[in-house]
Amino acid sequence: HDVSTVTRQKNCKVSGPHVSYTENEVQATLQLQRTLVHTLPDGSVEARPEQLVYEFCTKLKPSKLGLMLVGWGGNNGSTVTAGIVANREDISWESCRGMERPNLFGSLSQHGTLRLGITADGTDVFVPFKSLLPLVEPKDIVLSGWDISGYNLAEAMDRAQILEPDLKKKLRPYLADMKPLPGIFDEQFIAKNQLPRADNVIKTSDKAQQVEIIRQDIRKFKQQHQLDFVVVVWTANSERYSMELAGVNDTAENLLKAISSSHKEVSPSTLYAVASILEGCPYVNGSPQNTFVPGCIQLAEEKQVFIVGDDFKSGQTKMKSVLVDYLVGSGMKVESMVTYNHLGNNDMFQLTDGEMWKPKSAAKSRVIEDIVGSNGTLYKEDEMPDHVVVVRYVPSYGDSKSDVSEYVTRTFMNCPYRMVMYNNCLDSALCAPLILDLAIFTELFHRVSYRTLDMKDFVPMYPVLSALSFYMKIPRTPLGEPHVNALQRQRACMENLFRALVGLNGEDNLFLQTKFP
Ligand code: NAI
Ligand code: DG6
Repeated sequence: HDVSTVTRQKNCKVSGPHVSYTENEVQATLQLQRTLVHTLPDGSVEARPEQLVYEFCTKLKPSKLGLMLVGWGGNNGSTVTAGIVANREDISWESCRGMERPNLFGSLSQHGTLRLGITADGTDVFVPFKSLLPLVEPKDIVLSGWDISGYNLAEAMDRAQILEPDLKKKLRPYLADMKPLPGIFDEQFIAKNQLPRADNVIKTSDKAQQVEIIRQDIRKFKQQHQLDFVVVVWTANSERYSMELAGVNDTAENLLKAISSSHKEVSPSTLYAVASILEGCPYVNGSPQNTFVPGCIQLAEEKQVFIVGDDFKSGQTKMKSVLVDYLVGSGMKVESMVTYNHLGNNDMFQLTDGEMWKPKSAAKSRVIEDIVGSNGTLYKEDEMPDHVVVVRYVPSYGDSKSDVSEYVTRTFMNCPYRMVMYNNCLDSALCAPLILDLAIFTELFHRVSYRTLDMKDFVPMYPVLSALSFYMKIPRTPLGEPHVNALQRQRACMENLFRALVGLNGEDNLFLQTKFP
């Protein structure tokens, strides 16, 4: 019985009555079932399947994509840039292990596969995501961005102390000409320990002018490189929370007014987001602060521009969203999780400031809520495991992040099941492929439109782009959609969305024909 997989298909086309391809687009009609649940007067629940019909239309030609990073000269910014350039130029380098070749491991868009189906003789067939729908090639992405530090990208790469010396030497000629644009700086929103770095800042403190300068930067970048589409990703330091105030940032109109009067509670990140949205460019918030105040979300909805948030889910939190899912999903009761991170990069240095740490602490702590909430046989309402999140700044560790965690779980007859885990990886090596994917998948979803039976015209997807929750610690979802943190559910969403766009039902792993021959 052959169970080998086929994973290298370059192109994969779906046939059948529900899908049609033209030179420019693929159209698919999909009948989906959702299960609607009602609570009956006696307290029992009733589940009723409901049929939904969607038509999807996806343009097949990827845009010429520009990626602008806020915090371009940081560890993430310089590492993702170095990775893209090294792959584009096919730069090999010598390390203590011998000659190494560039790759983009860790990226779902480049190395992720999904199960397409089964051959007649019972072989599972897996194909890369990018064989189902064409994606922008990383080598074709044009990079730019802002940073409050004026280091060019070669200097920034050196400062990050991440890549091997031989690779840095070979990359230097490409990166030295890349110079971040001056950034919006407001010392109310960043730790004091970052002040010495801020030598490349927009000169005016007038917030409306700051937005205008960022808008001009985006327009110039688009024009200079003849780009069809630009995605902006915040990978600058975590800010403190901004206060959410009625009349200031509660509606789009009030937020724009607050910007005109340079209200002190409008953060730099919200200014970048507003500028991006006004330029029609999606904005991804890779940090935990509340950039997307209600007024900013409303602006994105009004302008029909994607926003994705919040805070990249890259290491320890990702692991938690797998491990707790496994334990609770197997009917075991996680009693406590005590988790430590220590690292010594600049972002961790900035997080030593209590106000900056608050949003990060909240983001790292919330990741298991939906998983625990899914099992009322183990947990009472509002009961949660003890969950301790500690991070420490240890300068000599640099970007190398160590994660030491202890999980205590109760299994059969209350027997304790104790797990101690140690992970170590460069923080930026975990994050760089996420940034790449976020840009590439956001571009894809921009090419998608849909309609349901009661709609005349095709319209774009909803601006709060929850389809990319896989990448986020606290996923932003449209009103009425639950927050899903469990990593496998998030990945299943990506897979099934890809399948839906080409007219294939969601993966069910049933193998009915062999179980019920
Ligand atoms: P970093 O400190 O090396 O880089 C951040 C850069 O942003 C710095 O170069 C800084 O000068 C710049 N910056 C700060 N405020 C700015 C502003 N207002 N405008 C323009 N530039 C500004 O930090 P790193 O390690 O690259 O992380 C970046 C962000 O990604 C942090 O907020 C971090 O919390 C977040 N993150 C990182 C993860 C990872 O695995 N590396 C995972 C989750 C989130
Ligand atoms: C503090 O832990 C440093 C941060 O930059 C984290 O590395 C980042 O938020 C990733 O967090 P996690 O929990 O996914 O490892």
